[in-house]
Amino acid sequence: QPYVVTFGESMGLLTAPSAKGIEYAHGLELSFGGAETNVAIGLARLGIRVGWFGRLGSDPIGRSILTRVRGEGVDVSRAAQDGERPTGLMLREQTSGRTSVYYYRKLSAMSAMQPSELDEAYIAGASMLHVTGIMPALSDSCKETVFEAVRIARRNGVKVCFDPNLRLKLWSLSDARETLLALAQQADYFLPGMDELMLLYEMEDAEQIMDRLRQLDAVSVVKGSRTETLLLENGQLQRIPCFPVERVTDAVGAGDGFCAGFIAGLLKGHSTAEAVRLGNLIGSLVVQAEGDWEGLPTWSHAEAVLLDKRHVER
Ligand code: KDG
Repeated sequence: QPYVVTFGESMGLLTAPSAKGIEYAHGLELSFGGAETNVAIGLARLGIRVGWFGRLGSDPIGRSILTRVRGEGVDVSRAAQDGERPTGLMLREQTSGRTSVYYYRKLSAMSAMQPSELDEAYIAGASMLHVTGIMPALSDSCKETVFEAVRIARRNGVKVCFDPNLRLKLWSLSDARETLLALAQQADYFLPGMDELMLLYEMEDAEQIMDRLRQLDAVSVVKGSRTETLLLENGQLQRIPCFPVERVTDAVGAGDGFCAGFIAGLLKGHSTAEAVRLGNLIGSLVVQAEGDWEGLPTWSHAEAVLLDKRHVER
């Protein structure tokens, strides 16, 4: 039985290998991505028992995702494969320093998920349920499913961790605002970024935003990208410095890496501030590698960096 359960859409990810972009590329590189599978892989690598579920198509991309996520040591026993709908796809390019994403996921297998497919005992057996704000953006039934999963967690004493992961390519800001703030109200840990908070609260001023966060029951962690992460717990604000990064290779997946590190820290019995520090570390390692999840470190790698041990392999 996993300690952490998470669910959401994982998709085939096709990336243009050069700055020529998709339009002029001769071939695209195939991997996969999805915020929740990224977090699950991160947790598994850090030695935390974790389960991920979602719906995939009965197609080669779906089979490859399932095999690879399982190969990372994530429990996929509750994942489903749909015979009719396909696995979603996501195309990504980096041109002139800008990353653009194109989704092909409107009628994906995942978007058809229903609340009745949730396995209550599976969620109830975990210590933590991790959900993101991508799930409710996929379809009405996915939105109902995520709210139902949170209800199941709460009535069974399972902590809820929530990353809003605002994706304005999937829904309007006004729809997102209402739903994501409602989920934040029900979370034990709320892990947004400052840019997301500015949009969700329609505010620019960080002090005012912190006042809004103080009204939530959750421990709020405002993920930092360069300088510091803000931790707001019982009304007390702490500023936890980020780890220095010499060169950002690929920033996508950093937030998911942060979530994995933070949750792993909590489950390993660290203080909330120490868990944030581990989250910061994992985020800083992810941005130094290509891919959304490929750069997620193992526990021994993370520990060596925390203890400042030099790694030389020759
Ligand atoms: O956080 C990284 C994710 O955004 C990426 O892996 C894909 O889940 C994804 C999405 O919906 O954009």
